[in-house]
Formats: sequence, C-alpha cells, structure tokens
Amino acid sequence: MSVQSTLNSVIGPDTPARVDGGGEYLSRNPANLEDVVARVSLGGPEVLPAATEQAQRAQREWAQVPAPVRGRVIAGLGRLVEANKESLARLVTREIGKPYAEALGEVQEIVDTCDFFLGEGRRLYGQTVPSEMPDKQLFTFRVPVGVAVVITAGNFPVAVPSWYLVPALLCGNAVVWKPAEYAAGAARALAELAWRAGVPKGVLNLVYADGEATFQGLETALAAGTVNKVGFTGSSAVGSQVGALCGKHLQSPCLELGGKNPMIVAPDAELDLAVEGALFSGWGTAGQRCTSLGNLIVHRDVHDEFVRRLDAALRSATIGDPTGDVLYGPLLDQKFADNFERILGEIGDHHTVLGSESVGRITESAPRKGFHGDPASGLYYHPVLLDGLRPDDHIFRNETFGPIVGVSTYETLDEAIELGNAPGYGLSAAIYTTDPATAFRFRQGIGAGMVSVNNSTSGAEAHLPFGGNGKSGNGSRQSGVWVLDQFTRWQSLNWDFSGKLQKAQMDVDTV
Ligand code: UN1
Repeated sequence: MSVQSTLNSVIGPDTPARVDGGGEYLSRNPANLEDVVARVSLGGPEVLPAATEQAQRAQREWAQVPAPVRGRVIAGLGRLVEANKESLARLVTREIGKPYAEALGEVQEIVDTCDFFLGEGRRLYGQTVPSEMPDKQLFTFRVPVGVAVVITAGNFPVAVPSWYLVPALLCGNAVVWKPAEYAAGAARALAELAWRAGVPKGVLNLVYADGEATFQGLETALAAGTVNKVGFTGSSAVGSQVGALCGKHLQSPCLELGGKNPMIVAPDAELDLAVEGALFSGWGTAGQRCTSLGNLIVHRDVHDEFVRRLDAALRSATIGDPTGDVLYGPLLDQKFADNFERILGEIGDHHTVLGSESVGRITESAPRKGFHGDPASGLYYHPVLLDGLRPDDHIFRNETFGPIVGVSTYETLDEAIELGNAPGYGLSAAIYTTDPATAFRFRQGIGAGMVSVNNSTSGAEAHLPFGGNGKSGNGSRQSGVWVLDQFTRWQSLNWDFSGKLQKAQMDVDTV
C-alpha cells in the first residue's frame, strides 16, 4: 500500500471543512484553509502517561533485539521513505504549505538520517579501560535510556522528528511521539512507514493532544517514572517550561528551541552571493525555520549597495502556491499568522520598510506582483525587509518566525559579533567574507552552536551536531554520533579476576 492510500484510509481525501467539538482537530491546507488534510481526535491528559506505560512494557523486548538487527529495521525505514518520497513530500506541502522542492529535501533528510544510523547498529561501541590494579578489567557499555517522549513542532513535520525517532529506536528505546496538531497527517504517515518497516506498535506510539493536555500528561508520566528522556523541539518559552518540569524530576531533556540567527556581511563579501544566502535563509520557508536568518548585520561600507540588491531580489521573488516553484508559500497555520501580525505591529517609525509593495497579508486589495495563489483564503504574507533596525527593537531581540528580516550596521568585527550575540539565542550564525581570518575570528566569538561561512544559516546536514546554546537550547545536540548521548547512558563494568579484594586508591603500588 502506498503512503497516499494509507493516508486516504486514515484521513479521507475531501472531508468537508468543519470543526466538531469533543477534542477533534482538523488540520487544514494553509494555502486555502478549506482542504482538510487530517482529522484527529485529541486525547486528554491521561493519553500520554498511558502510552508511556505501554511503551515501557514494549521497550524491554525491543532492547533485547540485537542492535545490528534494529539497524536493519532502520535501513528498511529509510528504503520505505525513499520509495514514497514524492507522496510524503506532497503531503508535507499540502499540510503545512512548504514549497514542494523543500518538502522533497525534508524527506531526503529522513533518508540521510536512516543511512547514518543503520550502520550505528553495528557500532554502538563501548570501551575497554585500563584499571589501576592488576588482574582487573574495566569496560563501558551504552545502554538505552528506556522510554523517550518526543514532542515536535510542525515546521519540519517529518525530518526533525526523525532526528529523535531514528536514533532513539536504534539505541533500543521505545518512543511516545506527540507531533504538532497542525502537522498530524504527515506525522501519521511517517509513523505508518516506521511500523511497516518493522518497528513494533508499542515501541513507537503516536499520540495527539493539545499543549495543556500534553503538559499535564508529561507531568504525570514523569512523576510515575514511566518516561526517561524528553525530546522537545519548539519555542524557547515552552522549552523553558518543559525544562523546568524535567528538572523537577531530575531529568535533563533534549531541547531544540528558537533562534535569532545573525548573518554578518563583511566589507569584502561577495555581495551577490550574500544576497542569495540572505534571501534563502531569511525568507525561504517563509522564515519559519528555527535556523532562519533573523538579523542581517551589514558593514557600513557595503550597507547601501547590499540593501539595494537584496530589496530588488525580494521584489522579484516568486511567492505563492507551494506546489509550484516559489521562494515561499503560506504560513504554517492560523496561529502562526496571528503571531506574525503581532510582529508586524512592532514596526516603528524609525524603520524603512522594503521588500514588497505592502505589509501584511497578500489580498486582492494588497496584491503582490507575480503572486499566484488564493489571496482570499491562503495564509500568504508580503515579505518584509526592515532597514534601520536598532539593538533595543523588539524585532531585533526576538524570534519572529515569519518572512521578515531586519538590517543593522557595524564597523568593527567585534561590534558585529556583539550584535550577533545580543539577543541571547545561540543556534545558528553565518558570515559572508572572503577573508579566512575574519571567518575564523567570527567562529571563535559567536555564541552559536552552528556557524556557516559563505552559506545559509539554515540547511543542516544529517551527520553534523545540530543544536544551540542560550535561549536556543540546553546545549544538547542532535544528529550524527553526538545524539547517541541523548538516547543511551553509559554503564561501567568493573571486573576483578585476581581472586582477592583489591581496593581502588588503597591497593595501588606507587613506583
Ligand atoms: C527547525 O527549523 O526546527 O537546518 C530545524 C535546517 C533544517 C532543520 C531546521 N534542516 O534548516
């Protein structure tokens, strides 16, 4: 059965647009708000703890499956995702409005993640460690943490969840996954593929609940001891609440939060390359990546020319129907559109607004040249390039999660680094320069977990550590081998075959 037919049986292709009471949620296509993509019933606060209990039972058996065999299941998932790449990408585009080319890239990211971790099933190395004493051997083993609760956002509805699911399952854990409601259909499709690849149903559990029920349920499960690791991707505000809750139960979650990612344009930058990078980083995906460009920090000497070229590039960019070749489509969902409207309200008299003919929603009375889509009902917004941003502006200091980027200027590299670090996030940062020393100094001074030179702030690769510092997270890292420390714990083994009691620190001969 193809993903599309699985989805049709789960979802129904043309469900009429209506919202029923009783905890039912309809996820809608943001390009028209009429097409209902998924219909799910949201559980109450009891759903998450119940799923963690079931997961706890299933995990014991899953942990007995040899890691190389679990690796083969992950390999099977990668193959299934690849075979269904187009239908999964079409679903992502339909459900959250991500341009189809980007949706294909997102699905490829799952395949890359599976490719990486299938081999890890044959590694998951421990160590042999020399002892202080003779006839004694020390070892270390990676052991699964147990049950992981994974709570994900919907802007990357399948790739980012796979960064948790794939390594967690490979390491022998069970997972309870709570995706964003507005991306419920894509989540269901990925879970279906994982089950078909051989992940037992109790080992990967999918639950739907709103924020309040999730939070209450998580508290119950943490108190009951049925959850051993929490992975959360979302806003810094909610991440801080999740972190506090986990801390109360002596747990350290994996938190991947927001960003206010700076891009520095140095006086020696190749300006056209920098314009291209800024356009993709800032307005691609409608600015709705945690790694999206937030603040452009441009050297005084090139400011006017850079802004002129970027403004021209933005005005000729194609925005509209995400099934076509566009820079960006609609915003993810109504609540993101409402938030973006609030951000637009922060534009002040001291700002110069560039990038489009109007500010706000693209409508028939506020049209945009070259736009193709449904202006009456789609969540489409004009791009905004805000010149004259000041470090004390709300827009300078806070994540906007929409198609808006501000420009400030600098004179010395130290000043640029200080401006880049000022908002207190630390996810991703980029610099455009042709001078290696400038690039290196920037890397040393900037507080971001991920740094790019002459490239976008977004577009992480599946085998590099992904994660941030400050308001962007708690220092945890996903992807590559680094994520193994999130989903395993080190166990040591101290084995004495001397036939007598040897005491560490006390029976060591000093020479
Ligand atoms: C996110 O927005 O939550 O590096 C993650 C990137 C993507 C992942 C973004 N591959 O932009």
